[in-house]
Amino acid sequence: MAPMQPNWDIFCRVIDNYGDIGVCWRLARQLANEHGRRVRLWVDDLHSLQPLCPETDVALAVQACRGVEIRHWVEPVAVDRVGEVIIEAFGCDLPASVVAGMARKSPRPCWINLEYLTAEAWAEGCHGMASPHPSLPLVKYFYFPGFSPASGGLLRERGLLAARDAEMARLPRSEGLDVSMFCYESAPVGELLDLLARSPTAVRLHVAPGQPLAAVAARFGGSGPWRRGELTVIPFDFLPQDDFDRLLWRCDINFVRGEDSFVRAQWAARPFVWQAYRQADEAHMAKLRAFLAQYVAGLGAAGAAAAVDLFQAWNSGHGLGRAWESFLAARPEIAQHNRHWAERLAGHPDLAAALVKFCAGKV
Ligand code: TRH
Repeated sequence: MAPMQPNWDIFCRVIDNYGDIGVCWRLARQLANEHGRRVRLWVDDLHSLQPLCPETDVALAVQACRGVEIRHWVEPVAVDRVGEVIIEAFGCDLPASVVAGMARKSPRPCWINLEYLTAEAWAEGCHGMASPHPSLPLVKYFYFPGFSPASGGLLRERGLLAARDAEMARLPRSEGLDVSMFCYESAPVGELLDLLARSPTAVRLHVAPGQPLAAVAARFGGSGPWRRGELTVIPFDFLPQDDFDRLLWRCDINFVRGEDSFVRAQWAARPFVWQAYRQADEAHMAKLRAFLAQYVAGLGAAGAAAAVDLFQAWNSGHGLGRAWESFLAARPEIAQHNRHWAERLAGHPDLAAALVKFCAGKV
């Protein structure tokens, strides 16, 4: 049977980095592959998608990949089809021609503004809120991802945790620590490197390209790989999105950032440290505190303090040395807690399934 609302259009404007397209690409694939939707992903910068999905041909205006039709979003957009669901990712401002096409379509499409992830309480209050268009007969709904059942959920593919567990069961035992690092340039990377070099056991630090690798090069000079004391720094090339997930599954501790890698580290259920995307007026610190308040709730006092201190130190640049020591001491407790945390989150509907249901309710 054909699904309700078979045609979906997702519009993504890349602001910077990989988070906007990272979220949209995952969502598009999941809607197509798990929910049988015909999905068109409109992206204004194919060069940002290509590292996540190496099959992408940046020269093509239209191409099919992993069950998704990818369209290079170049204005003006000629409207040949208006989907039953239109997703405006992160308030990216739909093309005027598309909005006009939506107003002409009957029944009207379901218009979703997919928002950024935050654990702040106000987001739950705004989740699902309707915003009527000032002049056209259209309503836009705000859709907030989040960590509680009152939110729009988190992206989680079917079978993800089973695939993770199968991969983890195959991992050979290794001595020392594998740590991955994906962070912004403002993180106190140099200080972390010094701490890791003085570690009592071997540490293999897997460093993402771009800002993380530049921060390491700024400390050590040259282009790596580097060895300092017990530390070996292993730069890696940008990985296709699913391979990046696997790297997080393999590492003992993951430093992640932004939005999408932050969520993937939680599905990896390994100890992790999050650097929030910097916002004006330190708004990201409120985001950080809101997440920590929910996340550490099930941890004992020492584990909770260790996680809070390290997240704060990594984001503020202050107090990393002591926080790192406490985090390492609490690592077994945090590892166990993160398994429970991931299981708890996986008990809620995933974002794609919840969104399909939400949109069906707006017909
Ligand atoms: O790249 P990010 O910092 O992205 C963003 C954007 O800056 C965005 O504008 C901002 O609003 C948002 O953060 C909060 O971090 P993020 O969200 O983790 O996205 C990175 C994506 O890249 C994610 O999908 C994982 C993927 N990735 C790979 O697929 N392979 C890799 O090797 C690496 C390092 C990342």
